[in-house]
Amino acid sequence: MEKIKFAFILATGNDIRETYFKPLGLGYIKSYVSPSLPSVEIKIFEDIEKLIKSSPHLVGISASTENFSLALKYIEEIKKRTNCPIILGGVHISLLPESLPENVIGCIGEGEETVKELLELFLKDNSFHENKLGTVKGIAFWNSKGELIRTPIRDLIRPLDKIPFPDRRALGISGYVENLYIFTSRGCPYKCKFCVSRIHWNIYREFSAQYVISEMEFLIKTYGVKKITIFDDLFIVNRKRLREIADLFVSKGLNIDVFCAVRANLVDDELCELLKKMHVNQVTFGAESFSEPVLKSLKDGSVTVEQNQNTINLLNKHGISVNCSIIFNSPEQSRDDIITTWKALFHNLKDKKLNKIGWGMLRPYPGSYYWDLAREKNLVSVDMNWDKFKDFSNFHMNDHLSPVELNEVMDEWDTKCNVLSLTYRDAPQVYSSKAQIFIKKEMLFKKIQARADKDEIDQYISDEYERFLLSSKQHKIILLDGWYEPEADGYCWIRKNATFLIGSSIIKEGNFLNVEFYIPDITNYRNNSIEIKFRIENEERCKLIESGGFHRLSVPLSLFLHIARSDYLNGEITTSEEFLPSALSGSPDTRLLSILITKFEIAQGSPDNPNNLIHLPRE
Ligand code: B12
Ligand code: SF4
Repeated sequence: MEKIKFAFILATGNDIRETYFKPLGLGYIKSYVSPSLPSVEIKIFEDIEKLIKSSPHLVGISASTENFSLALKYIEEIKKRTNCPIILGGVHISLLPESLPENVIGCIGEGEETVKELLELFLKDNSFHENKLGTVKGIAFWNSKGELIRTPIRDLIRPLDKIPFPDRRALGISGYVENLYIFTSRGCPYKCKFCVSRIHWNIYREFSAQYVISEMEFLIKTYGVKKITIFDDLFIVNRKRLREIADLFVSKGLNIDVFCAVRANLVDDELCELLKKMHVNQVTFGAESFSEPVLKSLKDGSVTVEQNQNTINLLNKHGISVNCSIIFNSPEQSRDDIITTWKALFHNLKDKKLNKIGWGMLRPYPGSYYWDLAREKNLVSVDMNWDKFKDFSNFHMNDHLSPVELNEVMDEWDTKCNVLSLTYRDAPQVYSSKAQIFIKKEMLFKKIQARADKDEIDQYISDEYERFLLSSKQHKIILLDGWYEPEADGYCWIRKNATFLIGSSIIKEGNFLNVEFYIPDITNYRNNSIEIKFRIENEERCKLIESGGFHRLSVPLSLFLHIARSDYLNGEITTSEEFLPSALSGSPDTRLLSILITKFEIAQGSPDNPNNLIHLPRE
């Protein structure tokens, strides 16, 4: 008998191809359902064309709010070209069933049991009848009268250990992978106003310590992982289980690095010791704000600024490197609140207590407190264009600052904090394009420098900027975004969209920028196309010399001169499509790797005379 083909797709488009970030929901569903329903073949696709061509009997789509527009496009296409029923699951539809399209079944919340029951129904009837659907818990659908039917909430799976490890292979994760992530729990007992975890998962549940360690061992054995990230909403909440996990980690002699997130009100000496025991040398935490009233509001009064700072201090004391994330642009934040937070970050960065800061602008996700607020302000609706979620400026809800004022204060402080990353090699980083800082924001520096009433930080920044300008005259090339650490053989991978800056002191008549790079496996390009481009192009000199997998590019640096508006010039190397070098396939980074750089040099005299090459070290 022909198997029932159930085709899943993650509506993540092209933006999330990294193995490391693949959401695991569909993998859990497959591993839970498949053993009891051998007559169903579940496949997970990344490409909608391939999915449709596989002639499935049923389709399942997973989407978050950010990607919901894409899910809707997939649905339209599937409806146009097939007759198969569509099931839509994931966090968005779970929190906003009203946005469910017609003739689609929405899976609300946890999917494993619901999918199993739906499949059993489908196997019996070969289709879904409205009256029978009504008996399946945890779903939503529009009935023939045009009413949205929501069936009773489904009981959550307990204990969570009943769910096998997610089928990562079905998600396309294979071969050697350096870094993978796991979940050790579902949900979170807290209720931060901007987060939907509590509503999505309802009650906090955990996998047992034994299960967690077995999954780690499985990943080590199967993929050779060296690092495991625990991606839970809140891993550290149960101290008793954490002790068990740490003890097992030690007794099993696991030799991997572990990353996880912490919460400031739960960090103390014992916690740090337990983390160290399980090889956690770096953590991240949602500091969210260093302004007391804002933090109180965002985190529902469960954390104080003092706890944020103590967390940073304690983790530093125990030699654990700290990343933190901040939320800006919540309605209650005044200019002073924003500056208070940036100042606290600045001092922590300066004292090298923070490794990285990730900051985001608040977006009102369905199910969160801010969704209701945005709805009152007519900024969101159930039939809105969900692509708006890709840009925070669509949701300006700040009561104190206009969008222009907000941008101004953010620009200045982001730049100030970034100076710290640029002026010291081992300085902490703030996530944002460093190339922008010195090119687009130079004006801002000049503004800060020219200020008559400079405060302590303005003065510090002005001095550092001067110092940086001076030292980078000696710098030859500053490599910015998109570079990976050089391999043991000295070769460097660059990924899509690498940017570099060239110090003006080397831009001389007769000097050439020479790049030699190797494209590992041309047959693995998607679309067989690669595009190397320099923003300043010259048709004669700036072209590719192709020989096997090796390419060389030579650009006279004098070309850069005539458009020089500042001391710094930038170029870009982009590939039009990502590809997978076969030798490395399976490594977590391969999906974004573009080119293996074998040389990146300034040549003096003639680009064709290798004896003239001056090697410029990577800065
Ligand atoms: C991995 C992850 C990412 C990855 C990949 C994201 C992606 N879009 O693919 C990265 C790191 C890139 C990322 C980025 C972001 N993320 Co994220 N991320 C997660 C995370 C930690 C895990 C997802 C996961 O694997 N969950 C575990 C599985 C078991 O749960 P699940 O996916 O919900 O699946 C279950 C059910 O929903 C259901 N189900 C799911 N799919 C389907 C499909 C069918 C057919 C059926 C029947 C059932 C079903 O069954 C599953 C098993 O029970 C979640 C938090 C979380 N704990 O879920 C946040 C989360 C999904 N992210 C969130 C957010 C806000 C973001 C960002 C916007 C953050 C930012 N400001 O930049 C970006 C957006 C990027 C983007 N374009 O999507 C929010 C989503 C809110 C929303 N309404 O969409 C979440 C829920 C975090 C939170 N608590 O607020 N994220
Ligand atoms: S932000 Fe973190 S701590 Fe707060 S509710 Fe969400 S998962 Fe829990």
